[in-house]
Amino acid sequence: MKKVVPELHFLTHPAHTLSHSEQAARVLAGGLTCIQFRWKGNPEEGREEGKRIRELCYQYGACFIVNDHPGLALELDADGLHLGQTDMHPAKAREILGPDKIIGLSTHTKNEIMNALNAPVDYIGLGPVFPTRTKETGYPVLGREGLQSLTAMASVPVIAIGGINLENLPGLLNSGIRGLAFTSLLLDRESPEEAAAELIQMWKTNKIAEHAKR
Ligand code: TZP
Ligand code: MG
Repeated sequence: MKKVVPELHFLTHPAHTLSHSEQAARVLAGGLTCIQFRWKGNPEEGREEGKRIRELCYQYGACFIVNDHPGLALELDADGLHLGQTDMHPAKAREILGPDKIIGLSTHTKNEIMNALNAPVDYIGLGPVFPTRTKETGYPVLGREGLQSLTAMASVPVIAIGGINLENLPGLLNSGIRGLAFTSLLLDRESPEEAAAELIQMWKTNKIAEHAKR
């Protein structure tokens, strides 16, 4: 089965006034088609919220990715799993989830990318591209140039992450990335629906412009 890695990923925020499923509902209503459930508590406690998001993603025909927890991904029949450098090794997760699920891995350096290319991953997250308040990554920001040079080394799709907003996004196009991942761009606005719609519009417009230049 051909696995398609979505282009625009929304990552739920574990500490927000809206619950994970409320956040998902708002950005799905705005047209986004990929939700990553970033549950940072124990997986049993995340099950009910996970089920709600699973259901919403079915309704909208959106991709549902679970962060950190392979067991929860399996139980909720997620489309994919996203792992960090300190989570379970992707090879082990692949054994649990089988060949058809999308597996993504967060990377931040050349070395991590090289290791990822030897692992059974379908995409890598790469960042932080810009300063972000959402997560203390412990890694320096890559900037546009760092993103481009590291992306050139990757033979799997790259999803750029960290501090990306509507102002700096156009500068990241043409850097070789497949897509982008966001939290605050959508949650910092009063209307996540509007933010999602604007983001999609900008992404599509720029992609069409890039294509026209070829
Ligand atoms: N890792 C680096 S930034 C981030 C993760 C999981 C969350 C998204 O960041 P932002 O800046 O809110 O889009
Ligand atoms: Mg993790």
